[in-house]
Amino acid sequence: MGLEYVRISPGFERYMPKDYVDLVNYGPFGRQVDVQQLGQFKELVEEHPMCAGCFMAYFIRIFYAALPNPEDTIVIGTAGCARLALSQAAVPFVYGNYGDTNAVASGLKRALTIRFPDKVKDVVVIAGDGGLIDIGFGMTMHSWFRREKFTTIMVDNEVYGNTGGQESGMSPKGVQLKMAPKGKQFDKINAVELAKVAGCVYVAKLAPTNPKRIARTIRRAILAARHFGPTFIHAYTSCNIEYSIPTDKVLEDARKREKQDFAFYEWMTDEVREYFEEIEKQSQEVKV
Ligand SMILES: Cc1ncc(C[n+]2csc(CCOP(=O)(O)OP(=O)(O)O)c2C)c(N)n1
Ligand code: SF4
Repeated sequence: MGLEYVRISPGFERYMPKDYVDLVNYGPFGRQVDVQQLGQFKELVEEHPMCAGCFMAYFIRIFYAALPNPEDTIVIGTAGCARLALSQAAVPFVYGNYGDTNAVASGLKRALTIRFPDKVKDVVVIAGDGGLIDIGFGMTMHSWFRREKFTTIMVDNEVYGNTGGQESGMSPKGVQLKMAPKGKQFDKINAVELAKVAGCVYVAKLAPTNPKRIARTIRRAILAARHFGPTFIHAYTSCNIEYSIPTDKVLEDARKREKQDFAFYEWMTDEVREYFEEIEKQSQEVKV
């Protein structure tokens, strides 16, 4: 944690990978970067094979810049589009079997707590709507019922994007997709309310229109999970391919959805609220 922890011992700089050296000297290792300065510092993820203009990829870029403690964070992902970028980042990544992410994260977080009792290790799951709310539903719920202390971020593109366009429980009612030509027959699942009922201590919903607010939400979710219990972010991250959104219209689409059903929403327990009030008074740790 902190610069001392990641600083390279004198004389070793020339033997370390260039990317690591740059992350210490010009990136987020050991310091908090400002997401509004994206492109002006060395980033944790720089290249990935996600589709050009994909808003999920943009959200993931902000996610890495927002991490409060990237040197001690482990990201869990699974099959689905997000892992294409998550697996390219300079943060340890565990590929959970599809549907199992939250069980893997539960075990990992517990093991890290035993193995490193004096250190903070943040565990974050990032997976699609199919992975978390359809096929992984049971694992997701049970990690919340059991009050496991890690953050779950659902990158909701309202479709199974990586396998070519099957409908998910998060697809809006009535929508027609390549592999769901009859149209979705039931409503989009209310993941936010499920998270609250199941025991999450911090829950947020957003469309990626405001990088500063996304970063603040991610930090808050991670800090609340560190101290209190499970946290959940439901992020709308459109799929240009399956929803035929032209690349130059993704922001416009996100703004439209923000007005419709993805208005920024944040909920937390009283205990978590008091904690944020206290630390925000003392420092800028969760403010951007
Ligand atoms: C156990 C298992 N079942 C099914 C699959 C096939 N599979 C891979 S990705 C995927 C859908 C991904 O959809 P989602 O989780 O919504 O993520 P997206 O690709 O849309 O980001 C499926 C069904 C798999 N890899 N493993
Ligand atoms: S298929 Fe959709 S969600 Fe997946 S990388 Fe392409 S645009 Fe993004």
